[in-house]
Amino acid sequence: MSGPVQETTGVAIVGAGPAGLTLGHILAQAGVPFRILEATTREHLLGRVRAGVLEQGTVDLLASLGLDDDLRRRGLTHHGIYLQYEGERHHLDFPELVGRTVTVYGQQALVAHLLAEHERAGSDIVFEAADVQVRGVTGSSPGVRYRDDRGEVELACDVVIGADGYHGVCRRSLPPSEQVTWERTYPYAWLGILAEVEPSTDDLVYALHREGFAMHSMRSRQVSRLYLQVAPDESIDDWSDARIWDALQTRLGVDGWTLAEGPITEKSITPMRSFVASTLAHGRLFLAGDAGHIVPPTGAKGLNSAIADVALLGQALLDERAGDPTGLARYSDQALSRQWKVQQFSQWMTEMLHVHHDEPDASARGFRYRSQVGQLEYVTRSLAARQSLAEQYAGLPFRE
Ligand code: RFL
Ligand code: PHB
Repeated sequence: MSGPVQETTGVAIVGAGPAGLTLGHILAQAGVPFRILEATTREHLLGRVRAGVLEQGTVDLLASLGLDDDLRRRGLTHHGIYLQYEGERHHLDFPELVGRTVTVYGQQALVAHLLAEHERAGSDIVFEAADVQVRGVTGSSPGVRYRDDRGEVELACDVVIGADGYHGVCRRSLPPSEQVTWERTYPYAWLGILAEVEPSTDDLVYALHREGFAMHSMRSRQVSRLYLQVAPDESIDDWSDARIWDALQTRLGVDGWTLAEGPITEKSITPMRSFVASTLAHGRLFLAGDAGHIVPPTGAKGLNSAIADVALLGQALLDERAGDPTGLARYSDQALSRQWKVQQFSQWMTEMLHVHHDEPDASARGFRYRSQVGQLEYVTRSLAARQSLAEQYAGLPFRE
């Protein structure tokens, strides 16, 4: 019986999400050999609807790699956000506050473009790579073992990148003695829909309503993306289209404005979690994106954090090849230093905008809601507070 197929590459990237695909492009453009191993199919990858807001730093990185033509054609430049509470909507003007904008462009479109460009360049991507195992990263012969349609494969490499998301295997391959994880789950989830209807707003609306949070985002001039706070154990089957629109009308409603409805083409419920691993490095294994940290989506930071990580990691890998290993040695600390600021911002936005229905004591529940309104009044009225929110929402620098 013959053993596993033996192959070699430079960088083995586990996961073809935004982190893995973008890192692949950074390496491809520098002529570094790599292979991306993705557990699912191409179709599954292209079917996932997720994040929607790109920070300027993300857009700039994609532009520097020549990966922004579709983004420039279809991305929508947004000049701020609306914060809504007690039936009133307040605009935060980002160019006026911090001289920056954000771009609304779906993760689904981004992944499709990154993948198409890899395919055009003939990149080495394996779909349906099964039972990926990280091997030997603390020794002299790192590698990855997996199964594809040829059977077992032993892929030797210089470095393994865990870009395999929160549920991936790479983070779990670290011995527990080498890593602590910090996590909190929130007592609510987001029900998200895509609807074929022109957005009823120019900029995104984040609304605190007594019944719960609601949000109006978009994907194009013809497609709206909307979210509702629901209980974490809620079943999507209990949410008919009519019930969804009803709740959105109630929570997003303000005098003199109408939310246009249209056919719902996708609906799903996402739990909300904050999670950070204490290290993103273990020997020759480096974690990037959701594999190392997760935020609740209220600050629009998940995708942007994944790109921030690979901007740093990509440069560090190229520097190491050119003889300077310091960037790689510093990668985990640098990425986590930025990430903790992103974590606190995402947690702050989340707790300011969601109703804590789980609070058993009615008086404490009322106290909490009213202090959230107080906080929103402060944020919308104080220039310093508006600037602080805008600075963080538009994106902290990738490198300090
Ligand atoms: P991804 O996108 O999760 O990609 C990881 C890839 O790794 C693959 N994989 C494996 N491959 C090989 N072997 C294994 N053992 C593997 N295990 C997993 C997976 O199939 C996948 O293709 O991580 P990445 O690249 O770090 O990108 C991060 C972003 O995707 C993520 O931060 C955001 O999408 C988070 N997020 C949202 N962020 C926002 O800012 N706004 C949103 O509205 C928003 N909605 C969401 C989201 C994340 C969701 N997840 C993870 C369930 C909605 C959902 C449903
Ligand atoms: C989205 O458009 O999907 C979106 C936008 C902003 C967020 C979260 C999700 O904070």
